[in-house]
Amino acid sequence: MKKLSGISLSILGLLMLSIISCNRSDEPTPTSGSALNNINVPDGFTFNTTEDIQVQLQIVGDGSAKFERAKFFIFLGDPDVSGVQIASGGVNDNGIYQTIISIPEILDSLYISSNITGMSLGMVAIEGNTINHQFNFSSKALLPTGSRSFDFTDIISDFENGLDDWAPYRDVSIFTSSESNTPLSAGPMGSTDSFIWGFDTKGGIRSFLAPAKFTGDMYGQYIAYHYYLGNTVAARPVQNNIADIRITDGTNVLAIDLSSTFQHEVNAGWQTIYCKLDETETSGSGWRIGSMSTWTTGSGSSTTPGTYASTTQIIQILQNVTGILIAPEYQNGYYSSNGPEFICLGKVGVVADVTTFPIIQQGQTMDDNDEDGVPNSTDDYPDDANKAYNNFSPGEGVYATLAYEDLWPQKGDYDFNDLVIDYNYNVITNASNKVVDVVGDFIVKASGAGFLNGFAVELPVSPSTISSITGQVLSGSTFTLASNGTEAGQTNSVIPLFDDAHTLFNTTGFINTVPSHAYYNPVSINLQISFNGSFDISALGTAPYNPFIVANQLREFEVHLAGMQNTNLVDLNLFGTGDDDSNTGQLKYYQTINNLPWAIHLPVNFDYPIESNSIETAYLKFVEWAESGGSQSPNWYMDEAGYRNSNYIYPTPD
Ligand SMILES: [Ca+2]
Ligand SMILES: [Ca+2]
Ligand SMILES: [Ca+2]
Ligand SMILES: [Ca+2]
Repeated sequence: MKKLSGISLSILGLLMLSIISCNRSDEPTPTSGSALNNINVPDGFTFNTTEDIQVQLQIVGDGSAKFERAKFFIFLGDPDVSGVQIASGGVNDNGIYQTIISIPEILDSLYISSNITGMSLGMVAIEGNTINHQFNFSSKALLPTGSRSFDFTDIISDFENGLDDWAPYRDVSIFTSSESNTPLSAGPMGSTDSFIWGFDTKGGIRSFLAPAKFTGDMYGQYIAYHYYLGNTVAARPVQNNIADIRITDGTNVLAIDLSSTFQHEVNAGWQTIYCKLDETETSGSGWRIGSMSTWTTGSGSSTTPGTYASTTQIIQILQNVTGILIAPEYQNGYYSSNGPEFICLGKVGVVADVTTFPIIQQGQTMDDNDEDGVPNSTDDYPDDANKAYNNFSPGEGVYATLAYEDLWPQKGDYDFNDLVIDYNYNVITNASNKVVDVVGDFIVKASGAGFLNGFAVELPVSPSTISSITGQVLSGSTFTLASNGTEAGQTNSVIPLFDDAHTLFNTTGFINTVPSHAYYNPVSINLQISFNGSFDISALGTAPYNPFIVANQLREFEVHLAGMQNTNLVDLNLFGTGDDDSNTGQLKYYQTINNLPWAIHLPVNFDYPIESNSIETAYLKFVEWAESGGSQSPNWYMDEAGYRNSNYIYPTPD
């Protein structure tokens, strides 16, 4: 209680500071600084801007498929349109990849791709709080003869992850489709053509399917025709012995398919290289598939049908090719009967200098330096057997923000800048998708506070699971650490990051919240948490986990996000005092009687208000969002027209 009165004095002091600050002639004055006190926030609304999504992707093969290398990637949006990666991992023995991710509530779909061509979905709608998809290759192989109906969602392909070292060759500008997202009933040969064409959800990826019945005598053993690029769906005559140069990511094979008797295994992930012949060899402009019968390939032309070309032979053949167009392909045929095949011309690449193109010999085993079972090409840590995959929050290379009011249990001025800290977490998983390390990349942007505030995060796992922590910046005695770097006396792992934001900047007073004051470069802190053994990612939950500030170095004063619980070391007597209306029975934590929070979490790099300007003066849709319980203007924090009054937002220097 002594400390309560002490803090009350401090509050008074800070309020006076705020008033003085407000009256500075060179700063804007809030138009309605206390407007938040009167808003009606529905009970149960905790100002969440993110939601957890359960993801399960399963590959169902027919027993002979080779999916050991299958790795899934989840992006917040189309990676071609700046979507960043959020999660990745490999499939287990049952072909299942499972994870849990936290994403902005405003998203209704995610981009899912795989290194296995043919198992990429593109943009996928979120159903409720789940994304659940089965890639049923088994049923495709058993496609009944004559059937034209087909679920096209599985054959949308994404080449970029399917081929080692391919990225430099990628050229998405080659092909742009304006076709509608509707499979056509007939292929390029017209109504007698029973190839089926498909378009992806963006209309930009084109695939086709050769039903089994058309791969018999009439068309030879293999896809008999393709079409020219450039949005012209031009048929070319049926030809046998089409030459495909193929690379598979299933077993790292590159082979030339020269033969009508080439026997495909059931295998996803074949890639086709379309060779550009010199212009006299093309009937029309653009790229076409090369037919070996018309090539002049020097000494490489005598490759025997039905055999694999050696690297030397491939190079010889390629020497007379002026360029290569690469497109992804998915082959799903039986040994003997030839199943459907899909070729995706939406994401293609060009190799201008074929001599530099990586060639992997048939039969060569995949490179796996650290022998963790994850090949180098999909191993984010190819030289560390303990680590395999990255899982970023809020996404690779981007940051989310935590913004605090520090006067709890008293209300503050709602400028949400008393501590402003950005985070990017990377949960590193091993070959079994189990958590082994967590890396927290923090950027302390502002400390618009008189208080000396510390910051910590609670993870929902026992402290004994943590082996070591590095990167903490602790100068005082606010936190008492156990030998592994977690806070002593806690049931869950509490990881103090720093105990005084001001010390980080080596200064006092408002830091980066008053435009007329000197600007301090944000302070980066890199936290590394290593665990004993490994555990399921679901046990860790999702970022931001349970972050909180310790106000003014008084350990018993914790300020959490609304709805998040205190740790063992809070003074429980503080709940229900001042403006706090926490009610553990109703699981109400850190909210006022009209449900206002002391902290907010934004899934973006948040542009926070100027000192003492209540958030709704800067963010004009904030009140609407809060009063609607999150349903109206859920993107209130974005920089949309009419959403902001930049006069009240701290102008961070470039
Ligand atoms: Ca490896
Ligand atoms: Ca590894
Ligand atoms: Ca404040
Ligand atoms: Ca402030």
